[in-house]
Amino acid sequence: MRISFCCTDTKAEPWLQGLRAALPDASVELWSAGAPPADHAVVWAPPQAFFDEQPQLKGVFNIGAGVDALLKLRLPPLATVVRLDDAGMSVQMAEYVCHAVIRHFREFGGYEADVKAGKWSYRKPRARAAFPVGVMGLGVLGERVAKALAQFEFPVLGWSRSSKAIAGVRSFAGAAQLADFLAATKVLVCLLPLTPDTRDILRFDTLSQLQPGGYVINVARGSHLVDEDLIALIDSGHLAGATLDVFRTEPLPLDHPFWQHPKITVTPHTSARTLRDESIAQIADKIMALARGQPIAGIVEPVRGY
Ligand code: NDP
Ligand code: OXD
Repeated sequence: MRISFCCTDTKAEPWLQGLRAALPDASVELWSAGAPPADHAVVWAPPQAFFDEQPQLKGVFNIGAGVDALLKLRLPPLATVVRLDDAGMSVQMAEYVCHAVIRHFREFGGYEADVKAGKWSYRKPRARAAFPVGVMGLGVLGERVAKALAQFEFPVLGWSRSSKAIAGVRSFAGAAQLADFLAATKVLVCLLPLTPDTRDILRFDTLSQLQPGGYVINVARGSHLVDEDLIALIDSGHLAGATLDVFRTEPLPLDHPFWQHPKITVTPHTSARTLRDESIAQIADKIMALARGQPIAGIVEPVRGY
């Protein structure tokens, strides 16, 4: 079996070594133009030329959970596209989102500023019941995040395409229930895949439906959010602020207003990193399962976009 590795912005050698160790009977090579045809590909942001040369691929394994960039390409017609299915990302996402929610709810940013100014001061405790957290997207990552938030006794709501039964999470489903979900939410967490249906979903008319003093945490993709609408709603006082990990252009351009906005916290697309060892183990297991004709999790449906 031949496996081609084609990942931009990724140090290839440790991945190649790991894949070779996990799949000793396979030939695993770094792709270069004109390379012989492979059976499977392990990719992140590959160029179109890669797929144009590899029309016979059976499996395309994305080393991330989001496949929005991959699905923009012309893919081999018979290839099964597979995304990372957790692989150590959900616990990181739960840490990041709980940290952002709690930092906002407990006003730790204000305490940090006070302490820097040599001020010993208390803020009035806030009622947890007044901070319902709504998670958009209750998939592999969103479900883990929603359950983690529920452990801190926040009221937790979730919105997805199909309705869910998750203990401690009030489920809303589909476009018909979006307005009810938003109206019941104060802290909004976006963990949707980027698809034609979800692009720009965090915009003026949706964000203005959040409860007054709302807060936005976007850890999915930058193109879910209309940047200027968020800033307008924060500056008007309807929203209290935002924590953003993903941006329309990455790295976030230095002149972007998000960098300096006092009520916006930015991080460099780091909320849930791809973990190499976990990912290699998952991909190798799935390649072997496919070879045995067994079903695997994490298969992308290109038509629905995730
Ligand atoms: P999943 O595919 O497991 O979950 C997607 C969820 O979104 C599902 O619950 C799905 O509903 C819901 N959904 C999809 N489309 C719609 C829609 N139109 N309306 C309502 N709900 C919708 O994805 P993951 O949880 O694994 O990952 C989510 C995203 O997180 C990724 O696509 C990626 O963009 C981002 N990500 C960001 C990272 C970072 O470091 N910032 C790291 C990893 C991922 P249903 O369950 O009904 O199908
Ligand atoms: C992913 C990401 O999609 O890191 O996995 O954003």
